[in-house]
Amino acid sequence: MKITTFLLLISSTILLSGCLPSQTGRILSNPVTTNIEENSIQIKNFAYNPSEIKVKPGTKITITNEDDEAHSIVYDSTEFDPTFIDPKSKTEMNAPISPGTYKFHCDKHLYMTGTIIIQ
Ligand SMILES: [Cu+2]
Repeated sequence: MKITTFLLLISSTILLSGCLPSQTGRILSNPVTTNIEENSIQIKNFAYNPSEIKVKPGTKITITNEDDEAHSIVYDSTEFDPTFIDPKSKTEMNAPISPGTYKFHCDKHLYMTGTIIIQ
């Protein structure tokens, strides 16, 4: 009886340790992907992607326009300057410095909408 219990313990320990490295690898690889996309907005097929981003005050946001048409980021509240992005190009803009929720749209395509959350 005792030998059987001992053998079970050893085999389960080996199984567990065999599983751990692959799980750790998956957990470690996730934050890298998230960080790259966090401060950027891609415009493709007349849509902002992501349509909502959360950034810290004053963060530099990279905007990439993949479309063949010019787009813009115009805040619904007019206190901020709009940002225009030429077709197939990339530009940068600074996020507002006061915490809050800022809705924006494209001046040429009013159905294109997005939100920047400063926190
Ligand atoms: Cu547009």
